[in-house]
Amino acid sequence: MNGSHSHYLAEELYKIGAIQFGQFTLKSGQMSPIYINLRPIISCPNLLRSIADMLWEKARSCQFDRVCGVPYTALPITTCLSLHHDLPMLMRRKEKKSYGTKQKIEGIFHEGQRCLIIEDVATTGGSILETAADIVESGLIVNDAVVLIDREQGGGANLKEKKYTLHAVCTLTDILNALMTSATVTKEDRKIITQLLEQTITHSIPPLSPQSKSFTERAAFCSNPIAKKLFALMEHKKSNLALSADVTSGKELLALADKIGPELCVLKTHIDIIEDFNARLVQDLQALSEKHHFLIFEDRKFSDIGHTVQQQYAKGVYHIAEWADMINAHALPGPHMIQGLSEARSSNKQSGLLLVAQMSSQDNLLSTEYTEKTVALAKQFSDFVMGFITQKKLSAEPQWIYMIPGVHVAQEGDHLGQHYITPEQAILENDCDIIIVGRGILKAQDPLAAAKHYRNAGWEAYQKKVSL
Ligand code: 5BU
Repeated sequence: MNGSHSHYLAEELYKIGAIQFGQFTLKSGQMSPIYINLRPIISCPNLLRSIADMLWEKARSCQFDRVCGVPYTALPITTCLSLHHDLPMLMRRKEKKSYGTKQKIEGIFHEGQRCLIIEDVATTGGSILETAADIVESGLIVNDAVVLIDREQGGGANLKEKKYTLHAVCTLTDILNALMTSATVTKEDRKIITQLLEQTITHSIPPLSPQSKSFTERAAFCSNPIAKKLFALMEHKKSNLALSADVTSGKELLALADKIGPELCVLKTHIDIIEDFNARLVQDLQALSEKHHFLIFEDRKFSDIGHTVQQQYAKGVYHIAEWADMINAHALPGPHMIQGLSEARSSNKQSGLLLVAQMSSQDNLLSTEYTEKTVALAKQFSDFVMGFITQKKLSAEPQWIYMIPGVHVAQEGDHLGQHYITPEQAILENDCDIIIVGRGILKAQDPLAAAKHYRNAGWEAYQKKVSL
């Protein structure tokens, strides 16, 4: 949907209390942190008119002869649509009529005419299906339903089973994402929204296959040679631990790589925080990567136009393309940036790209839609993109490698918004492959012992997953 629509809608609905956050008991007796009731819109003519316009944008491409709102909230909305666009309306009686004609659908219509259904909020689609059943029983044809907010709880799929198409102006995720950027939302509500968004992402991810494939099996699906190499290396070395070697001296970096290297599948650098960088440093680091069998991942997070990232990758002081096995980039600038990086690869060196699909920092701006688009983008460059920096597994396709930062066994976060989970949560619950650990190891009293601990925890979780 149009982003300005979701912002306007989210803001207005929140303002009038049509969307509320807290603890609510639903009709079913279940507790819910969100309550959506669009009835107050009938007292806000401007908003009602705008909502009808948004629905019309979706409805106009459907073929129909009549419109019918699902009782009750959609009735005034449908009336508004009908008046604005000269659409003959029908009305479904919710209560059975025990006298007169006993007809369920009121209004003038003929058998075989097509009726479009309008609804305010779709959850499982149950109310739409009930309305559709009465309309069809009265001799009309139903092909489409248009809804303002799709709560993404199976409505679309349930309608599809009956061969109806659900068109949604926006999803609940759109609304929640829009509310996250709204200044009117209270701090408490923002917390609840963050949690809800995290759950939504989990729901949109394909469920774990009954038995997860092993790294060796998945290597066969990779087009990128570094992805294949990494899968093989992990299985051989029995490590899915990446060290985030966030130190500022070259000497310290090399000492760490030598000491912790035997525990790692990947050593991640932020080369631009090194204060005494010189070309020799990366040569020595490469030698250690060969000695201890780990790959070097430069966490550069490219994010610019294709022409600029080419130079940032291959030129400057660091000549990253010459020594990094893996790099990463934000998907934000789109396909031409990936094209640019791909073209700037060194002819002497194989390399792979990871796209940042989700972040561990609290209140980050990466929406579910952004994450999904990032996955779609990766598919366009499957010979170069090897996977994602993410918080959760994102696709059922076995070739992608999921690396998860924000892992710590003892802390929940830092004062700058870093949010931590444990290795078990990262690998088993969130179904990622490689844990990226920085301060959990670097700040430990005995970094080597800590690295061994994370390595065991990560590997045991992986083994448990593939044997499930
Ligand atoms: P920590 O010390 O374990 O918190 O370090 C985490 C590292 O991972 C650090 O180098 C970050 O730049 C990096 N990181 C992250 O923490 N969260 C993210 O979402 C991304 C990268 Br993307």
